[in-house]
Amino acid sequence: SPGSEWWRTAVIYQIYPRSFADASGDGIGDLPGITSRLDDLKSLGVDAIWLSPFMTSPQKDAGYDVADYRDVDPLFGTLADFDEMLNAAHTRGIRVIVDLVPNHSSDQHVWFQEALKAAPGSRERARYVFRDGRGENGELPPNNWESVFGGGMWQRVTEADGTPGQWYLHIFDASQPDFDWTNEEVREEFRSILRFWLDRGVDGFRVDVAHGMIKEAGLPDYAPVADADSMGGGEQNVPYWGQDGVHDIYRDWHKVLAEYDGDRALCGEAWLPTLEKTALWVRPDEMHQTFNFPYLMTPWDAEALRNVIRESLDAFGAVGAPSTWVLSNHDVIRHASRLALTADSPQGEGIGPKSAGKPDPVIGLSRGRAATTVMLSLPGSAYVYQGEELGLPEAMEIPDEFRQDPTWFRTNGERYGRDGCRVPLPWTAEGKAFGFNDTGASWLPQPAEWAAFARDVEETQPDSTLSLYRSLLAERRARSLGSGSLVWDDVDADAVAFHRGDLHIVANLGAEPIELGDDVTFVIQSEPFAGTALPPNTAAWFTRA
Ligand code: TEU
Repeated sequence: SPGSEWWRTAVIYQIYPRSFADASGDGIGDLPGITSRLDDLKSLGVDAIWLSPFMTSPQKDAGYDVADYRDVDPLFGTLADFDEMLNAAHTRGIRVIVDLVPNHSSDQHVWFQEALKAAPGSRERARYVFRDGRGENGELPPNNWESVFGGGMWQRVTEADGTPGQWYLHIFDASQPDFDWTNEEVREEFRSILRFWLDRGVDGFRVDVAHGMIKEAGLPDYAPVADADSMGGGEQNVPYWGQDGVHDIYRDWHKVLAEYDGDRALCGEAWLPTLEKTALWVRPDEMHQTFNFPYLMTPWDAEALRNVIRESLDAFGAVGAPSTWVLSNHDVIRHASRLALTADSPQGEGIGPKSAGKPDPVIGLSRGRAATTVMLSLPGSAYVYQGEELGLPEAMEIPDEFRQDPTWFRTNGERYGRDGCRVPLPWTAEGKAFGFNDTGASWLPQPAEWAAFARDVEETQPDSTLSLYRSLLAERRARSLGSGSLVWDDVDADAVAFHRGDLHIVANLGAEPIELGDDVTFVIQSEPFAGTALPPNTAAWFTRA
């Protein structure tokens, strides 16, 4: 049945469970913590929540290394806690999407443990990507691919592991061996895992590394071809990203979801070089949504932002899918910091204490609020990452001994990794660990200045970032901004300007104020200003008399 297609317009709030709310007090957030805070999400006004992984895991990559896809890690609670959270969310009219990690498992998964012990060529090894090495004694890795987290993409099996000699492939950490998705047994297992969670009542899945599941046949060496037109100057024709074979898998899963009701959805995490490629993920019989990373990667530049919005609406529209919009997640620098980075600072990953080009926090927060004011006016579905509704900046001074991102370890501290966007949330200015729990434990230290960002403080301030998000979400809902189209307005070279019915949206990405005219009535300002000239780094929704 067709269902309501709620995902076409939904605002989906990403929960990073280990940093959201900690009911047990062990310093790591958990499912009962989420249940206890659902009313806060209801009052914020989101339609759905997406939970980063909470399945059984040794936590080498914060749960993106799953050892058992059908259970909850004791750190986060139990399956009963999950069911309770799901029911409590549904009771409040909030849908629940869970993270599925199908590209790789943990090395502690029973299949991988069996594979290590089994012989080359065995059924057990065929579930992963084992190959003989190159060189006289196979002492060199099978090809030249490099892990996303740094270092090589192959790990050799040792005597201590099992049957030594062969190498296995891992796009990410060595503790995250890649499945072989050309193997029907792997496909059947994941159909069954999908049904396990669908039967419990989840509304859909965010599919991790959806672009990496199929590798180019023969696993050829990678010879990079730079493509200036693509996202972040990225590369095309990478032999492990965006291979055509992934589409069969999505079509297969689309059918599994359709066995239920029309309201279950798949959202692909696909880092692809262009919007045209990205849109192929959401053809009518494939995924329902995919993240719009070109949008996330867009710098603070009016022309670039106008272009990416236009191209997104065109590319997704051409396949009949909603565009999605996202500014922050658990892998990138929080946008209240990222948007104030200078050209010479690192754009993709965590900002370390030694990094050059540290962002100005005041400018960053203004731009972050303005960027959100634009994002939440756009047609389609938007993602909000926990903490951005408080205007949290990236945590920049995490002491080395606390860092946990495998990137940090695999590059010997050369890349700081993603811990700076994963720090536990401040709920109360006064409480221990800012109310994250009542013991004061916290798996990453919270910056002292976060007291000013605590939810209970922002609750009482009409001009806080939290109040802005609430207003934006309420108006978005009242005006049905999730559906429909937009009409561009020519206001200023440094402006992003369009209208949706009688509602005008303008953002000022330049250095000078932009006069809007004396007939404006403001509906929302990204931060308070007097008069009718839009200051630099702000945005507004308004009507005209
Ligand atoms: O991320 C996939 C991915 O490609 C990212 O690693 C991205 O390239 C990088 O973070 C940009 O800085 C997903 C998850 O979101 C991430 O948390 C996991 O570590 C990764 O998969 C492995 O499961």
